[in-house]
Amino acid sequence: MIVKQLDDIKGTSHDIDTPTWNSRRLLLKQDGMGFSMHDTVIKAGTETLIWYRNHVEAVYCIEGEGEIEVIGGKTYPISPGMLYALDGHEKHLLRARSQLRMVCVFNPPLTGTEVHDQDGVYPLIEEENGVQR
Ligand code: 9YT
Repeated sequence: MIVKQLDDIKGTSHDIDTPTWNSRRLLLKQDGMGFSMHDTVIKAGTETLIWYRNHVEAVYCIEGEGEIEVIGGKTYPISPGMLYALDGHEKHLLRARSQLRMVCVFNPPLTGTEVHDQDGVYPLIEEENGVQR
């Protein structure tokens, strides 16, 4: 069984801070669960372009107010208790009116250090015999 505390992740290489979000990665590929799980803070007043071309992500809001705009589609308000699941790899804009706190689950799981590229994409990191390629 795996037991972790958010406080043990903070400030480590699995605590990724960017200008618009801070992702504390609780469970990762190397934990062998088949998904990764992150406690993510979206900073107040920010907008982030995101496109998980290589992953599906489910996001459950536990704090804050904001919205998600699917590019070429609808805009949905975000508040505590709202879940969205990007089962179609939807490209989207995530806006935080106040600071949002989100529980994020990724499949395939992240390895820990991924950040978005200029298109809002995370790379797909695969390993062969323990070596990343
Ligand atoms: C909700 C969302 O996609 N935020 C960006 C960060 C990402 N969820 C992560 O790496 O935790």
